[in-house]
Amino acid sequence: MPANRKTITHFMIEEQRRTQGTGDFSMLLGDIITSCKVISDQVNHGALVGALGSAGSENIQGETQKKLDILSNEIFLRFNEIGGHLAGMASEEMDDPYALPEGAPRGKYLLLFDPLDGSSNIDVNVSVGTIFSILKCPEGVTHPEVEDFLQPGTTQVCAGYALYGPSTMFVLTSGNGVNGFTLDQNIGEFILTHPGMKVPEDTREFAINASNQRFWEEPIKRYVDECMAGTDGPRGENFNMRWIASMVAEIHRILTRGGIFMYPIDERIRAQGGKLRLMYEANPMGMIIEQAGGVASTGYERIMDINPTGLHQRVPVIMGSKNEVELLVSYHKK
Ligand code: AHM
Ligand code: MG
Repeated sequence: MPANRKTITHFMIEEQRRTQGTGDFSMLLGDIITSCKVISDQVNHGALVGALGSAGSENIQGETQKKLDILSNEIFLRFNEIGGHLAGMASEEMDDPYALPEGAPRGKYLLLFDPLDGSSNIDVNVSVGTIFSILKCPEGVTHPEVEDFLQPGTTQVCAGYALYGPSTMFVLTSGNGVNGFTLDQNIGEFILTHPGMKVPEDTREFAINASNQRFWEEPIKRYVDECMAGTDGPRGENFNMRWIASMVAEIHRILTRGGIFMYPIDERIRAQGGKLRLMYEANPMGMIIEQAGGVASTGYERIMDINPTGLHQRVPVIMGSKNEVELLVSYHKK
């Protein structure tokens, strides 16, 4: 390995100096990074370690849990509960906030995570990922309750994801741009490979689960119809379509070459507010996309401005290349 390559540890030390941090935040990130390396190892070994298949249980949203959903959740809890940097944790896979063990040292941050997003892809060996969001715990609170976690996305201190794909990557923002790191399996370190990631403002690629088309609202129907009409339609250009059913892989593609990701509200899921979770998916991905120059909206409002009403609240999600998202938002205003 060339000696001039920057490890994620060096990157964090530089950031800590720049922001004159105490080191608390870097140590918390260090624990999160370790959790993601352990999950990556389990996902990599898959059937060899008996990690595939269903766990035979359901989460609070009534979705069947995979063995790897539960294992990844456990890994996150165990590696982050003892550092002393957190006041509490909340996970897509747990009904209530996780109470740190009595007597465990407590810190000023709250950690929210989706331990393994896109788990329908695990058994078929398609990319999955971990998404996380870090908030400040309200002043004076040592045993946070649900209300303490219900902060709008604009208050996030940091957001990131790990992508378990052909390579394992870790993508991070703490409000000063977006940086991507690739895991060098030989040395067990993430190396800065994608500094200053930017979402191209224009795109000719969209991602949506088109099997829900008959349930969509008018603005989404119009937007997708116009893309599909290609050179014969009002856009005058041909578009490409992708759907991996793995939000992390989808957002990573958009950060790399542009695109628009949509999981809009539709008649089938109207009562539950949407498909994707505000606290574990929409807010952290929204912060990453915005920090990379993109836009993240429900179609009706900026995702990060939403005042959360529930830990497992779901919202419509439209995010990616600025000019396409803004066009689709303008269709919602008509
Ligand atoms: P999960 O957190 O239960 O894995 O669900 C979230 C995933 C996203 O990664 C993906 O964009 C979406 O669900 C796919 O949904 P669908 O199967 O309806 O296409
Ligand atoms: Mg998820």
